Amino acid sequence: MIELTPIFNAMLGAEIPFEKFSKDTRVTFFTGAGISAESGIPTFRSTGGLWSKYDPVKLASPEGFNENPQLVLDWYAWRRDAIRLADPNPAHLSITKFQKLFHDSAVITQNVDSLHSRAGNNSVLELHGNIFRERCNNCGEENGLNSDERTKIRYCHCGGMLRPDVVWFGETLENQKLEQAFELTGACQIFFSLGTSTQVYPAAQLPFYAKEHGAYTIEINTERTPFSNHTDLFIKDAAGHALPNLYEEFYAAVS
Ligand code: BJW
Ligand code: ZN
Repeated sequence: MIELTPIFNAMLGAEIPFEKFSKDTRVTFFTGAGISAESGIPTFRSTGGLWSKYDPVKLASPEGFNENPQLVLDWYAWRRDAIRLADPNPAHLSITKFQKLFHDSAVITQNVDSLHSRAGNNSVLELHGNIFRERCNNCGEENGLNSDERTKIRYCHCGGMLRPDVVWFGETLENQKLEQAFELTGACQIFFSLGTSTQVYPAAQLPFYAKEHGAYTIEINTERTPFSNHTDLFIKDAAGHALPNLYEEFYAAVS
C-alpha cells in the first residue's frame, strides 16, 4: 500500500499503473458523506459530525421514528433545507469528467443528498435512499418528490405514516440495489473509495470486495479508515482537492 499526503499531489499519479488502463477500463466510484463535506454538508462521524450532536437511535432508526415521528420529520426537514443550499463541489464535478474519460463507469453512493446527480454524474446508485423522496412506513409505497408539507405527520392510503425514503439503522438495504452494487464492484478494474469512514455495513464491504476481485483501489480520505491498510493507494487529502488533480493525471495518461 502506498500512502500519499497533499504535499505529493503534484505527483499523485506516480504510483498508479496507468499502462494497465484504457478508455474501456471499468471504473466504480464509491462515496460517503466526506465527498459532500466541502459542499458544506456535515458528515456523520467526523469531529463535529451529526452523530456527535444528535442521537442516531432517536433520529435514524425505525424505533426512533415510532417513538417520536415529529422529531424525526423536523430533523430531516432541517437537513433537506441545508442540502438545498449546497452545490456540488470539485470532487463531484471531477467524477463527471472521469465518466467522460471512462464511459463504462458507475457511482455507488451512501449519500442521500442528490449532489452526484446534480453534478451530472451518471449511473448513480443510491444505496441509502434519497432525502428528497418519501415512502410509506407500512406498505413502502413511494410518494415521489413533493412539497414541504412533509414536516407534518401525514398518512398513506393504507394508514401507514409517511417517512423519508432513506435506510435507517437496523433496516435492510434494497436487495436489488445491493446486488447491483456488488456486481459493479466485482466487475470493475479501478475502484475509488471516497470520503467514507468504511464503518457502516453492508456498504463497508464494497472496498474490500473490490480488492478481493482484483480491482486497483484508490482511497481518498482526510483520515485513515479500516480500508486504508488494504487499499493499493491511500491519499490522505480532501476529495475536492485530490480528485481533480488525479483526473488530470488520468487524462494525460489514458486519453
Ligand atoms: C473526508 C472529507 C473530505 C471528511 N474529503 N474525506 C449493532 C447494532 C445494530 C446494527 C448493527 C450492529 N453492528 C452492525 C450493525 C449493522 C449496521 C452497522 O453497520 N452499524 C455500524 C455503525 C456498526 N448497519 C445497518 O443497520 C444497515 N442495515 C443492515 O445491516 O441490515 C441488516 C441488519 C438488520 C438488523 C440488524 C442488523 C443488521 C443499515 C445502515 C443504514 C445507515 N444509515 C445512515 C443514515 C442514512 C439516512 C440519512 O442520511 O439520514 O447512513 S447512518 C450514516 O452512515 C448514513 C451514511 O450513509 C452511513 C455511512 O457513513 P459515511 O458516509 O461513511 O460517513 P461518515 O461520517 O461515517 O464518514 C465520513 C468520512 O469522510 C470520514 O472518514 C472522514 O474522515 C471523511 N472526510 N471530509 C475526503 N473533504
Ligand atoms: Zn402505505
